[in-house]
Amino acid sequence: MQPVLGQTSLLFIRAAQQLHKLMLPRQRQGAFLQVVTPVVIQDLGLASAPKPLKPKKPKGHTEKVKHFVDYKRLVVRGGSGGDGCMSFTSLYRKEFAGPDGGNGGNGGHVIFQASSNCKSLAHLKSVITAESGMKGATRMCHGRNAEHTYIEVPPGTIIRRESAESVGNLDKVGEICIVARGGAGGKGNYFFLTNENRAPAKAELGAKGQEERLRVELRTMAHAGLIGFPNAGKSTLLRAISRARPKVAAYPFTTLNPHVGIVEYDDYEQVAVADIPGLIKGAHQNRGLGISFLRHIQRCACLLYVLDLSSGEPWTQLQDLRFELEQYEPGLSQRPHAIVGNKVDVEGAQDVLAELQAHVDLPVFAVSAKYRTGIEPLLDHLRELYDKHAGKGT
Ligand SMILES: Nc1nc2c(ncn2[C@@H]2O[C@H](COP(=O)(O)OP(=O)(O)OP(=O)(O)O)[C@@H](O)[C@H]2O)c(=O)[nH]1
Ligand SMILES: [Mg+2]
Repeated sequence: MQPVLGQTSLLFIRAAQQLHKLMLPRQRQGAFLQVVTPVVIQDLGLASAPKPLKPKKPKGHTEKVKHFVDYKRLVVRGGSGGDGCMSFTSLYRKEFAGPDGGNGGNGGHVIFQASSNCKSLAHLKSVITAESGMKGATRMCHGRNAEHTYIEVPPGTIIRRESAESVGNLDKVGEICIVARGGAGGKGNYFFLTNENRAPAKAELGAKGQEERLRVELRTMAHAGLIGFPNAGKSTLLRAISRARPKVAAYPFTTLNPHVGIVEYDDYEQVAVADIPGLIKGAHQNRGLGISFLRHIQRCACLLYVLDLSSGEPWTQLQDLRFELEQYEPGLSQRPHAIVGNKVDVEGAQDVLAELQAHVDLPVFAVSAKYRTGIEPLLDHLRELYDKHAGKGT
């Protein structure tokens, strides 16, 4: 049966036809369908769940792979103020024409600004110094005030002093926080001219800029985090679902720093997935790669437990992982999560999978990250988790 087009669709198609006539032939290709199809689909109620897109761009070829930085300690220094000038002028037929030293300019501040252009803290230098103001000069010339130094940081950045005292939280794009103030410029001797003192022989030095040691961290790191024992195949899985390129090798602790990859869907929504270095028993007591990686897990809205189906009993792996998370922060293991059984291509993995399914109450997504099978249902479920727990509405 032919579907009957709704009123909105008909009106929209007519408008699009008119627009199409005005387009250049080069612009026309596919444009009509691109514009009209989503409206018709919506109007007829044919809209379905968003589908993950395969990455169109090839992976990069450069050797250097950047890891994700969500915590940095740095020193910020405001610019110093310019010194005031001490000078006396002498003119034709007026030898002692009085003081004429100008004021120094103010030093610039260091200002952090939340911006959607950056995603991590990797670009922050360990020492950030703002410009200094210029010195004052003779003939009452004031020094130039320095420009402020704006540093872009991702929204959700928390700034603290070394003593853990909060300096600021930048949650929305455009918000700013002055982290180090510049020094004021010194006054020149002209400033001190009074009726009592017609020849002041004093000028000020510019003040030093404020210096602070800061800890900058991100409140959220990714929408979903891949958690598992070393060698479970987390990095292989992230490579399979995104353009990220974490190192993969057949020995434990290959990944030493977290990597974040982006999964794209056909409604242009992007879901960030983090590959977190492997956890081992006793990680909450700083064993293995230590407690810092548990901190990364805290910053993911959803968790994907990646279990290795080729190793003995994956359900004990799951228990151990949950235990470690729970010891680090009560309730952490109860974050919205899904269970992924990796290496389903290995011999005997199907039997282990059936047994694992009997031990857990959630569905297990059986995938082979290496051969990229079973990925699609996992990504569909990831999107559901994202919509419910990590998306814009939450
Ligand atoms: N047969 C098979 N091997 C896999 C699969 N996924 C990963 N591997 C292999 O398992 C080994 C470990 O993979 P990684 O992705 O480095 O594991 P990881 O969990 O990131 O390990 P760490 O970074 O050390 O925590 C590599 O030799 C992979 O080739 C899979 O689906 N099937
Ligand atoms: Mg890895």
